[in-house]
Amino acid sequence: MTPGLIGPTRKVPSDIEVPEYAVRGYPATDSAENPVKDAETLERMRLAGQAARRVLRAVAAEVAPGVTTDHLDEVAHQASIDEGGYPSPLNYHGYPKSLCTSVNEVICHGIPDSRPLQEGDIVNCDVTLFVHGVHGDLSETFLVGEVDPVSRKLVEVTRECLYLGIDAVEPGEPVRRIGQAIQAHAEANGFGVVREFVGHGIGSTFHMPPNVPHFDDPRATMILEPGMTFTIEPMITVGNWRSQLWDDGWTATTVDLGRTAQFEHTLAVRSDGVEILTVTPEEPQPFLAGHDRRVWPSTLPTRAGVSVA
Ligand code: EYL
Ligand code: CO
Ligand code: CO
Repeated sequence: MTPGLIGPTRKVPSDIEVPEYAVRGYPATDSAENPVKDAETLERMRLAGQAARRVLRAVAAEVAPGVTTDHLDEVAHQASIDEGGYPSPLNYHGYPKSLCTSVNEVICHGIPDSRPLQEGDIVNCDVTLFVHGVHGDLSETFLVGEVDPVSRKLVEVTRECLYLGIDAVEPGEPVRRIGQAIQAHAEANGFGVVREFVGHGIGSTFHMPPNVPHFDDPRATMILEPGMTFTIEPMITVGNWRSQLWDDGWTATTVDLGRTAQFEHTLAVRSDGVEILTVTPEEPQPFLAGHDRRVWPSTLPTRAGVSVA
């Protein structure tokens, strides 16, 4: 992958409520949000998570060979506004776009640009939406047309890593269990786990404690409690898990340029399990008491395979 051209900054209508960093570009350092949310905040986080899922569904429906990642950004931007929300990445630490699009060896934070997707690519699309005063953050990796068997296996195992990580969430247990489950599955399949980027607490703040490492990290000692909300977003590699940055200061790739995939949900710990906040009500909630833990939400449908002239 080489950088393409980055288009102009997109505008958000003035009647959309924006997060506190949106104007200055940097979050306030004095935010002391409680990692445990009350029932009213959890309800707003459900609404934000569901809306973010619909935005990602709109993006997924456009994924196909010949489509530029800038077009996916335009779709995410407009769908976010149509939900009455603000696309959280926009101007977060000065980030220039509304979506992250990470292709092939790009681990995360790829900037949408003029490069058309090519048959055989894999692309992670990462949506975060700020609406009802809180953020909902999720991503999936999509296949662009026919993709080689190793990349297909990578995407499948990464998706399994996310759901095995979610299944490891239990109140009274440390955050560390999540990374233990993910690392065991990735390495059993011969893949690596990125260490540098981790899941995060989320609420009215985009990123806050706890850190949620996707590998077995003894520092992840926080005890999970009902009402905590955070993301799990494993980045799994075919080769070496070490990362480096492009000169743009945002785009992280593998050092060996091997392919990498990522899936993400925003979650809430409950006394009866863990709720996925970034699915719509008709989708399964496998990790709540009494549900079938083998039936996971589906990957969102794309137009991949349909050639764009
Ligand atoms: C912007 C800020 C360096 C995102 C996530 C967009 C990128 C590089 C500084 C984490 C960190 C999304 O949680 C995230 N995705 O799931 N930064 C993010 N940016 C950005
Ligand atoms: Co994300
Ligand atoms: Co995230």
